[in-house]
Amino acid sequence: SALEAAALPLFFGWFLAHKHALELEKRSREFLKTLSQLDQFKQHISQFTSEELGSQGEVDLEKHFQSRGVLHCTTKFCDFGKADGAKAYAEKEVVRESMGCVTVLQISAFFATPRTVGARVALTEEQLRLWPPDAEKEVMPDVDLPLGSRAHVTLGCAEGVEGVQTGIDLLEFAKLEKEGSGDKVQDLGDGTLYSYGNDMWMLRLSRNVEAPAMFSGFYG
Ligand code: 2AM
Repeated sequence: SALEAAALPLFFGWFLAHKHALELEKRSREFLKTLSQLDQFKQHISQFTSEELGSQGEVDLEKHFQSRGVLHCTTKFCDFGKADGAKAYAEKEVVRESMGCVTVLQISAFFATPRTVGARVALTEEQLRLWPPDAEKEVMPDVDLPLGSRAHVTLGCAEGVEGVQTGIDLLEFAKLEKEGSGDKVQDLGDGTLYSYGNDMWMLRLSRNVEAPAMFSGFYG
């Protein structure tokens, strides 16, 4: 019915508490700043952006990426009911029961590609109950990746790039990890920086950033 359709949100997900969203944005800015000052990054900067460089050969990555609204980790994109499986997801008991519940998201890494910057979320068993079983297969049908491999918080997208890209980029990292590629670049104090072919960078944190977040629907 029209009423049912209207009740389906744009997406379901966990929404970060304001204070923790600010903290994560700060950590993300620090990550981008460190990355932009790194020699190895600067050497391959043309693979990342064609923007004008500063006197030290650096680029302002903060300007390269634009933020996209309130920080969250999408579980199910529903497109107001138009997306596959939207209704079935919304009707799941665990989804109904979890509405308004607060949980702590474990942020285990930051990553950046020419398209997106994001935070990887390591979902707990409990949180995985809200994760759509086909989320990874939908993007990478031929790769066997653990459930939740796509879980992330989008921190910014380059001009003209759509939000959905961040999760796709993260799955590309996961695929490369599975294949055993990725080079350790250096320790950065709060974690270790890895490069995956010069235009994909990931900082694996030595300690997770913990971000309390509330499960809810977003209606736009
Ligand atoms: P994001 O989760 O990477 O930020 C509204 O567009 C939200 O739904 C955004 O948060 C966006 O990406 C996410 N989104 C958009 N299209 C999507 C899709 N096809 N699959 C999964 N998530 C999507």
